[in-house]
Amino acid sequence: MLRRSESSVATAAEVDQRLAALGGQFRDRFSQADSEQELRLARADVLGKKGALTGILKLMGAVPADQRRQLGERVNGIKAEVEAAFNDRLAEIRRAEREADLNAAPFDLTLPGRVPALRGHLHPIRQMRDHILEIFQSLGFEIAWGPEVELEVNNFTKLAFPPDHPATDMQDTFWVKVEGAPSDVRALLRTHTSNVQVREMSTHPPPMAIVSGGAVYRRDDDITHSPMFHQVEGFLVDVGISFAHLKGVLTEFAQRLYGRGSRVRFRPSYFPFVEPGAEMDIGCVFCDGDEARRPSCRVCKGTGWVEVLGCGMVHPLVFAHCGIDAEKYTGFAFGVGVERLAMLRYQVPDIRIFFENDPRFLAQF
Ligand code: FA5
Repeated sequence: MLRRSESSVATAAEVDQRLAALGGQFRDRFSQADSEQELRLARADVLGKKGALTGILKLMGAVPADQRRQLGERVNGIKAEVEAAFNDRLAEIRRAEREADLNAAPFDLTLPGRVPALRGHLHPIRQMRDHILEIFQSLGFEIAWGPEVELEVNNFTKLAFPPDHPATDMQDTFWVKVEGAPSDVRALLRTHTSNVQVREMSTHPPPMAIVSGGAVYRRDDDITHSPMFHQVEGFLVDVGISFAHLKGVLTEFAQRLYGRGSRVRFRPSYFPFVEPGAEMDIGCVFCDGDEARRPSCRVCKGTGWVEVLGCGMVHPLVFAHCGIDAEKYTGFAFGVGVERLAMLRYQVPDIRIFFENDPRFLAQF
Protein backbone atom coordinates (compact mmCIF):
# COMPACT_ATOMS: atom_id res chain seq x y z
CA MET A 1 0.00 0.00 0.00
CA LEU A 2 1.33 3.51 -0.86
CA ARG A 3 1.97 6.01 1.90
CA ARG A 4 0.35 9.43 1.51
CA SER A 5 3.48 11.21 0.20
CA GLU A 6 4.05 8.43 -2.38
CA SER A 7 0.42 8.57 -3.57
CA SER A 8 0.73 12.38 -4.01
CA VAL A 9 3.86 11.96 -6.07
CA ALA A 10 2.13 9.34 -8.14
CA THR A 11 -0.73 11.82 -8.71
CA ALA A 12 1.66 14.58 -9.80
CA ALA A 13 3.29 12.15 -12.22
CA GLU A 14 -0.13 11.04 -13.44
CA VAL A 15 -1.19 14.66 -14.14
CA ASP A 16 2.02 15.18 -16.00
CA GLN A 17 1.51 12.01 -18.00
CA ARG A 18 -2.10 12.86 -18.87
CA LEU A 19 -1.21 16.40 -19.93
CA ALA A 20 1.43 14.97 -22.23
CA ALA A 21 -1.09 12.48 -23.64
CA LEU A 22 -3.59 15.27 -24.29
CA GLY A 23 -0.80 17.13 -26.08
CA GLY A 24 -2.06 18.72 -29.21
CA GLN A 25 -4.60 16.02 -30.11
CA PHE A 26 -7.54 18.36 -29.44
CA ARG A 27 -6.28 20.57 -32.28
CA ASP A 28 -6.61 17.65 -34.72
CA ARG A 29 -10.12 16.88 -33.46
CA PHE A 30 -11.15 20.54 -33.83
CA SER A 31 -9.77 20.89 -37.33
CA GLN A 32 -11.54 17.70 -38.42
CA ALA A 33 -14.93 19.07 -37.26
CA ASP A 34 -16.88 20.37 -40.28
CA SER A 35 -19.87 21.85 -38.52
CA GLU A 36 -20.50 23.86 -35.38
CA GLN A 37 -22.30 20.88 -33.87
CA GLU A 38 -19.33 18.52 -34.45
CA LEU A 39 -16.97 21.13 -33.08
CA ARG A 40 -18.97 21.55 -29.90
CA LEU A 41 -19.01 17.78 -29.39
CA ALA A 42 -15.21 17.69 -29.78
CA ARG A 43 -14.88 20.52 -27.24
CA ALA A 44 -17.09 18.61 -24.77
CA ASP A 45 -14.66 15.65 -25.04
CA VAL A 46 -11.97 17.94 -23.60
CA LEU A 47 -13.78 20.46 -21.44
CA GLY A 48 -17.16 18.85 -20.80
CA LYS A 49 -18.18 17.23 -17.49
CA LYS A 50 -16.46 13.99 -18.44
CA GLY A 51 -13.81 15.67 -20.64
CA ALA A 52 -10.09 14.78 -20.57
CA LEU A 53 -8.95 18.15 -19.20
CA THR A 54 -11.76 18.27 -16.64
CA GLY A 55 -10.53 14.88 -15.38
CA ILE A 56 -7.00 16.30 -15.03
CA LEU A 57 -8.34 19.35 -13.15
CA LYS A 58 -10.10 17.00 -10.71
CA LEU A 59 -6.75 15.32 -9.91
CA MET A 60 -5.11 18.66 -9.02
CA GLY A 61 -6.44 18.56 -5.43
CA ALA A 62 -4.26 15.53 -4.72
CA VAL A 63 -1.03 17.05 -6.14
CA PRO A 64 1.56 18.01 -3.42
CA ALA A 65 1.33 21.72 -2.57
CA ASP A 66 4.87 22.53 -3.70
CA GLN A 67 4.19 21.20 -7.22
CA ARG A 68 0.60 22.31 -7.50
CA ARG A 69 1.32 25.88 -8.50
CA GLN A 70 3.63 25.06 -11.38
CA LEU A 71 1.46 22.18 -12.59
CA GLY A 72 -1.66 24.36 -12.18
CA GLU A 73 -0.17 27.04 -14.43
CA ARG A 74 0.50 24.40 -17.08
CA VAL A 75 -3.02 23.04 -16.86
CA ASN A 76 -4.55 26.53 -17.11
CA GLY A 77 -2.28 27.34 -20.03
CA ILE A 78 -3.51 24.25 -21.87
CA LYS A 79 -7.11 25.12 -21.03
CA ALA A 80 -6.60 28.58 -22.56
CA GLU A 81 -5.06 26.92 -25.65
CA VAL A 82 -8.08 24.63 -25.99
CA GLU A 83 -10.47 27.60 -25.78
CA ALA A 84 -8.44 29.60 -28.30
CA ALA A 85 -8.26 26.64 -30.72
CA PHE A 86 -12.00 26.12 -30.35
CA ASN A 87 -12.80 29.80 -31.04
CA ASP A 88 -10.50 29.91 -34.06
CA ARG A 89 -12.08 26.82 -35.58
CA LEU A 90 -15.59 28.10 -34.80
CA ALA A 91 -14.83 31.36 -36.60
CA GLU A 92 -13.48 29.36 -39.60
CA ILE A 93 -16.59 27.15 -39.74
CA ARG A 94 -18.94 30.15 -39.56
CA ARG A 95 -16.99 31.98 -42.23
CA ALA A 96 -17.15 28.92 -44.50
CA GLU A 97 -20.90 28.59 -43.93
CA ARG A 98 -21.49 32.26 -44.74
CA GLU A 99 -19.43 31.94 -47.90
CA ALA A 100 -21.35 28.82 -48.93
CA ASP A 101 -24.58 30.76 -48.42
CA LEU A 102 -23.35 33.66 -50.52
CA ASN A 103 -22.15 31.36 -53.29
CA ALA A 104 -25.32 29.25 -53.33
CA ALA A 105 -27.78 29.70 -56.18
CA PRO A 106 -29.95 32.73 -55.30
CA PHE A 107 -33.37 31.98 -53.81
CA ASP A 108 -36.03 33.12 -56.29
CA LEU A 109 -38.91 34.68 -54.39
CA THR A 110 -40.95 34.97 -57.58
CA LEU A 111 -41.08 31.18 -58.21
CA PRO A 112 -44.64 29.82 -57.99
CA GLY A 113 -45.42 27.91 -54.75
CA ARG A 114 -45.76 24.14 -54.67
CA VAL A 115 -49.37 23.05 -54.86
CA PRO A 116 -50.14 20.57 -52.05
CA ALA A 117 -51.31 17.17 -53.33
CA LEU A 118 -54.41 17.31 -51.10
CA ARG A 119 -56.34 20.57 -50.95
CA GLY A 120 -59.15 21.16 -48.49
CA HIS A 121 -62.46 22.76 -49.37
CA LEU A 122 -65.55 24.09 -47.67
CA HIS A 123 -67.83 21.53 -46.05
CA PRO A 124 -70.64 20.42 -48.43
CA ILE A 125 -73.26 21.97 -46.14
CA ARG A 126 -71.45 25.29 -46.17
CA GLN A 127 -71.19 25.06 -49.99
CA MET A 128 -74.91 24.36 -50.16
CA ARG A 129 -75.77 27.22 -47.80
CA ASP A 130 -73.69 29.65 -49.86
CA HIS A 131 -75.25 28.39 -53.09
CA ILE A 132 -78.79 28.92 -51.70
CA LEU A 133 -77.86 32.41 -50.50
CA GLU A 134 -76.43 33.21 -53.94
CA ILE A 135 -79.64 32.15 -55.69
CA PHE A 136 -81.70 34.46 -53.47
CA GLN A 137 -79.16 37.26 -53.87
CA SER A 138 -79.54 36.91 -57.63
CA LEU A 139 -83.31 37.32 -57.11
CA GLY A 140 -82.70 40.65 -55.31
CA PHE A 141 -82.48 39.58 -51.65
CA GLU A 142 -79.87 41.12 -49.34
CA ILE A 143 -77.89 39.10 -46.78
CA ALA A 144 -78.15 39.63 -42.99
CA TRP A 145 -76.81 37.51 -40.09
CA GLY A 146 -78.18 36.61 -36.67
CA PRO A 147 -76.72 35.00 -33.52
CA GLU A 148 -76.90 31.29 -32.69
CA VAL A 149 -77.39 32.01 -28.97
CA GLU A 150 -80.61 34.02 -28.94
CA LEU A 151 -83.02 35.58 -26.48
CA GLU A 152 -86.31 33.76 -26.02
CA VAL A 153 -88.13 36.93 -27.06
CA ASN A 154 -86.56 36.90 -30.56
CA ASN A 155 -86.72 33.14 -31.07
CA PHE A 156 -90.29 32.59 -29.76
CA THR A 157 -92.21 35.48 -28.15
CA LYS A 158 -92.15 38.09 -30.92
CA LEU A 159 -92.86 35.31 -33.43
CA ALA A 160 -96.18 34.82 -31.61
CA PHE A 161 -95.39 31.38 -30.17
CA PRO A 162 -97.85 30.84 -27.30
CA PRO A 163 -95.91 30.23 -24.04
CA ASP A 164 -97.02 26.57 -23.94
CA HIS A 165 -96.20 25.80 -27.60
CA PRO A 166 -94.50 22.36 -27.83
CA ALA A 167 -91.48 23.87 -29.65
CA THR A 168 -90.59 25.77 -26.47
CA ASP A 169 -90.53 22.55 -24.38
CA MET A 170 -87.42 21.45 -22.53
CA GLN A 171 -87.58 18.37 -24.79
CA ASP A 172 -87.22 20.44 -27.95
CA THR A 173 -84.94 23.28 -26.98
CA PHE A 174 -81.43 23.72 -25.61
CA TRP A 175 -81.78 26.48 -23.01
CA VAL A 176 -78.71 28.50 -22.01
CA LYS A 177 -78.18 29.82 -18.51
CA VAL A 178 -77.66 33.59 -18.44
CA GLU A 179 -75.77 34.37 -15.21
CA GLY A 180 -77.30 37.26 -13.26
CA ALA A 181 -80.20 37.82 -15.72
CA PRO A 182 -83.73 38.41 -14.38
CA SER A 183 -85.83 35.22 -14.48
CA ASP A 184 -87.90 36.46 -17.45
CA VAL A 185 -84.77 37.00 -19.62
CA ARG A 186 -84.03 33.56 -21.01
CA ALA A 187 -81.63 32.51 -23.75
CA LEU A 188 -81.36 29.40 -25.92
CA LEU A 189 -79.59 27.92 -28.90
CA ARG A 190 -81.86 29.22 -31.63
CA THR A 191 -84.26 26.60 -32.92
CA HIS A 192 -84.63 28.24 -36.33
CA THR A 193 -83.29 31.19 -38.32
CA SER A 194 -86.63 33.04 -37.98
CA ASN A 195 -84.98 35.07 -35.19
CA VAL A 196 -83.41 37.10 -38.02
CA GLN A 197 -86.91 38.15 -39.17
CA VAL A 198 -87.57 39.67 -35.76
CA ARG A 199 -84.19 41.37 -35.56
CA GLU A 200 -84.37 42.90 -39.06
CA MET A 201 -88.05 43.88 -38.94
CA SER A 202 -87.55 45.52 -35.52
CA THR A 203 -84.66 47.65 -36.76
CA HIS A 204 -85.43 48.45 -40.43
CA PRO A 205 -88.51 49.97 -42.03
CA PRO A 206 -90.00 48.21 -45.12
CA PRO A 207 -89.54 47.60 -47.97
CA MET A 208 -87.06 44.79 -47.35
CA ALA A 209 -86.03 41.53 -48.99
CA ILE A 210 -83.56 39.66 -46.81
CA VAL A 211 -81.95 36.20 -46.62
CA SER A 212 -79.90 34.78 -43.79
CA GLY A 213 -78.27 31.42 -43.13
CA GLY A 214 -76.70 29.51 -40.27
CA ALA A 215 -76.79 26.74 -37.69
CA VAL A 216 -79.86 25.97 -35.57
CA TYR A 217 -80.36 23.44 -32.76
CA ARG A 218 -83.12 21.06 -31.71
CA ARG A 219 -83.48 17.83 -29.75
CA ASP A 220 -83.97 15.79 -32.93
CA ASP A 221 -82.05 12.73 -34.12
CA ASP A 222 -82.87 10.31 -36.97
CA ILE A 223 -81.93 9.73 -40.64
CA THR A 224 -83.54 13.02 -41.74
CA HIS A 225 -83.22 15.02 -38.47
CA SER A 226 -80.03 16.18 -36.78
CA PRO A 227 -79.70 18.00 -33.42
CA MET A 228 -77.61 20.68 -35.18
CA PHE A 229 -78.56 21.58 -38.70
CA HIS A 230 -78.65 24.62 -40.96
CA GLN A 231 -81.40 26.79 -42.32
CA VAL A 232 -81.68 29.64 -44.76
CA GLU A 233 -84.36 32.13 -43.84
CA GLY A 234 -85.85 34.61 -46.29
CA PHE A 235 -88.52 37.28 -46.03
CA LEU A 236 -89.86 40.04 -48.19
CA VAL A 237 -92.05 42.88 -46.89
CA ASP A 238 -93.60 45.60 -49.04
CA VAL A 239 -96.92 47.05 -50.06
CA GLY A 240 -99.14 44.60 -51.99
CA ILE A 241 -97.17 41.35 -51.43
CA SER A 242 -99.31 38.21 -51.80
CA PHE A 243 -99.04 34.41 -51.58
CA ALA A 244 -98.57 34.41 -55.36
CA HIS A 245 -95.23 36.23 -54.90
CA LEU A 246 -94.18 33.61 -52.34
CA LYS A 247 -95.02 30.71 -54.67
CA GLY A 248 -93.32 32.40 -57.61
CA VAL A 249 -90.07 33.11 -55.73
CA LEU A 250 -89.83 29.65 -54.13
CA THR A 251 -90.71 27.75 -57.33
CA GLU A 252 -88.06 29.75 -59.21
CA PHE A 253 -85.60 28.98 -56.40
CA ALA A 254 -86.30 25.21 -56.56
CA GLN A 255 -85.91 25.17 -60.32
CA ARG A 256 -82.64 27.12 -60.23
CA LEU A 257 -81.37 24.63 -57.68
CA TYR A 258 -82.60 21.34 -59.18
CA GLY A 259 -83.25 22.18 -62.82
CA ARG A 260 -86.29 23.37 -64.74
CA GLY A 261 -88.13 20.05 -64.63
CA SER A 262 -88.12 19.73 -60.81
CA ARG A 263 -91.43 19.06 -59.11
CA VAL A 264 -92.56 21.17 -56.16
CA ARG A 265 -95.79 21.25 -54.20
CA PHE A 266 -97.18 23.45 -51.44
CA ARG A 267 -99.19 21.94 -48.57
CA PRO A 268 -101.07 23.96 -45.95
CA SER A 269 -99.24 23.91 -42.64
CA TYR A 270 -99.15 25.76 -39.35
CA PHE A 271 -96.46 28.04 -37.91
CA PRO A 272 -97.54 30.63 -35.28
CA PHE A 273 -95.76 33.45 -37.10
CA VAL A 274 -97.42 33.12 -40.54
CA GLU A 275 -101.00 33.14 -41.78
CA PRO A 276 -101.65 31.30 -44.02
CA GLY A 277 -98.75 28.88 -43.60
CA ALA A 278 -97.44 26.16 -45.89
CA GLU A 279 -94.71 23.62 -46.41
CA MET A 280 -92.98 23.17 -49.72
CA ASP A 281 -92.00 19.66 -50.79
CA ILE A 282 -89.66 18.64 -53.59
CA GLY A 283 -90.13 15.43 -55.58
CA CYS A 284 -88.03 12.66 -53.97
CA VAL A 285 -84.91 12.06 -56.04
CA PHE A 286 -84.25 8.68 -54.42
CA CYS A 287 -87.35 6.88 -55.73
CA ASP A 288 -88.35 9.63 -58.21
CA GLY A 289 -91.96 8.95 -57.23
CA ASP A 290 -91.68 5.64 -59.14
CA GLU A 291 -94.61 3.32 -58.32
CA ALA A 292 -92.35 0.29 -57.79
CA ARG A 293 -89.65 1.95 -55.63
CA ARG A 294 -91.70 4.55 -53.79
CA PRO A 295 -93.43 2.32 -51.20
CA SER A 296 -90.09 1.13 -49.74
CA CYS A 297 -88.24 4.49 -50.02
CA ARG A 298 -86.83 5.35 -46.57
CA VAL A 299 -86.14 9.00 -47.43
CA CYS A 300 -89.61 10.12 -48.55
CA LYS A 301 -91.26 7.42 -46.43
CA GLY A 302 -93.26 6.23 -49.43
CA THR A 303 -94.83 9.61 -50.24
CA GLY A 304 -92.69 10.54 -53.26
CA TRP A 305 -92.07 13.98 -51.73
CA VAL A 306 -89.55 15.42 -49.27
CA GLU A 307 -90.40 18.42 -47.15
CA VAL A 308 -87.70 21.07 -47.55
CA LEU A 309 -89.09 24.30 -46.18
CA GLY A 310 -91.77 26.04 -44.17
CA CYS A 311 -93.25 29.29 -45.41
CA GLY A 312 -96.23 31.63 -45.30
CA MET A 313 -97.47 35.22 -45.12
CA VAL A 314 -96.02 37.15 -42.15
CA HIS A 315 -98.59 37.18 -39.35
CA PRO A 316 -99.96 40.67 -38.47
CA LEU A 317 -99.03 39.97 -34.83
CA VAL A 318 -95.34 39.63 -35.81
CA PHE A 319 -95.54 42.97 -37.66
CA ALA A 320 -97.11 44.53 -34.53
CA HIS A 321 -94.34 43.10 -32.29
CA CYS A 322 -91.70 44.55 -34.63
CA GLY A 323 -93.36 47.97 -35.04
CA ILE A 324 -94.46 47.55 -38.67
CA ASP A 325 -97.90 48.80 -39.81
CA ALA A 326 -99.80 45.61 -40.75
CA GLU A 327 -102.57 47.65 -42.42
CA LYS A 328 -100.09 49.05 -44.92
CA TYR A 329 -97.60 46.22 -45.42
CA THR A 330 -97.76 42.53 -46.17
CA GLY A 331 -94.92 40.07 -46.61
CA PHE A 332 -93.90 36.47 -46.99
CA ALA A 333 -91.27 34.43 -45.17
CA PHE A 334 -89.69 30.99 -45.52
CA GLY A 335 -87.16 28.78 -43.75
CA VAL A 336 -85.25 26.16 -45.78
CA GLY A 337 -83.49 23.11 -44.33
CA VAL A 338 -79.99 23.20 -45.90
CA GLU A 339 -79.16 19.53 -45.12
CA ARG A 340 -82.46 18.40 -46.69
CA LEU A 341 -81.64 20.22 -49.91
CA ALA A 342 -78.09 18.83 -49.88
CA MET A 343 -79.38 15.28 -49.30
CA LEU A 344 -81.66 15.58 -52.31
CA ARG A 345 -79.08 17.26 -54.52
CA TYR A 346 -76.26 14.81 -53.79
CA GLN A 347 -78.52 11.81 -53.12
CA VAL A 348 -77.25 11.31 -49.56
CA PRO A 349 -79.68 8.95 -47.81
CA ASP A 350 -78.75 9.71 -44.16
CA ILE A 351 -78.27 13.23 -42.75
CA ARG A 352 -75.77 12.00 -40.14
CA ILE A 353 -73.16 11.22 -42.83
CA PHE A 354 -72.65 14.99 -43.26
CA PHE A 355 -71.38 15.32 -39.70
CA GLU A 356 -69.22 12.21 -39.39
CA ASN A 357 -66.44 14.04 -41.27
CA ASP A 358 -65.24 10.93 -43.10
CA PRO A 359 -62.65 12.18 -45.63
CA ARG A 360 -63.81 9.56 -48.18
CA PHE A 361 -67.25 11.20 -48.14
CA LEU A 362 -66.11 14.83 -47.92
CA ALA A 363 -63.57 14.44 -50.75
CA GLN A 364 -66.47 13.84 -53.19
CA PHE A 365 -67.64 17.48 -53.00
C1 FA5 B 1 -89.17 26.27 -39.22
O1 FA5 B 1 -88.07 26.14 -38.64
C2 FA5 B 1 -89.69 27.63 -39.53
N1 FA5 B 1 -88.92 28.63 -38.83
C3 FA5 B 1 -89.67 27.83 -41.03
C4 FA5 B 1 -90.47 29.01 -41.45
C5 FA5 B 1 -89.84 30.21 -41.68
C6 FA5 B 1 -91.84 28.89 -41.63
C7 FA5 B 1 -90.56 31.31 -42.09
C8 FA5 B 1 -92.59 29.98 -42.03
C9 FA5 B 1 -91.93 31.15 -42.27
P1 FA5 B 1 -89.54 23.73 -39.63
O2 FA5 B 1 -89.44 23.31 -38.22
O3 FA5 B 1 -90.51 23.01 -40.45
O4 FA5 B 1 -89.86 25.25 -39.73
O5 FA5 B 1 -88.08 23.62 -40.29
C10 FA5 B 1 -87.83 24.10 -41.58
C11 FA5 B 1 -87.02 23.07 -42.37
O6 FA5 B 1 -85.84 22.74 -41.64
C12 FA5 B 1 -87.72 21.76 -42.55
O7 FA5 B 1 -88.54 21.82 -43.70
C13 FA5 B 1 -86.59 20.80 -42.75
O8 FA5 B 1 -86.12 20.88 -44.07
C14 FA5 B 1 -85.51 21.38 -41.88
N2 FA5 B 1 -85.41 20.70 -40.59
C15 FA5 B 1 -86.25 20.77 -39.52
N3 FA5 B 1 -85.79 20.05 -38.50
C16 FA5 B 1 -84.64 19.49 -38.91
C17 FA5 B 1 -83.65 18.64 -38.30
N4 FA5 B 1 -83.73 18.27 -37.04
N5 FA5 B 1 -82.59 18.27 -39.04
C18 FA5 B 1 -82.47 18.68 -40.32
N6 FA5 B 1 -83.33 19.50 -40.94
C19 FA5 B 1 -84.40 19.90 -40.25
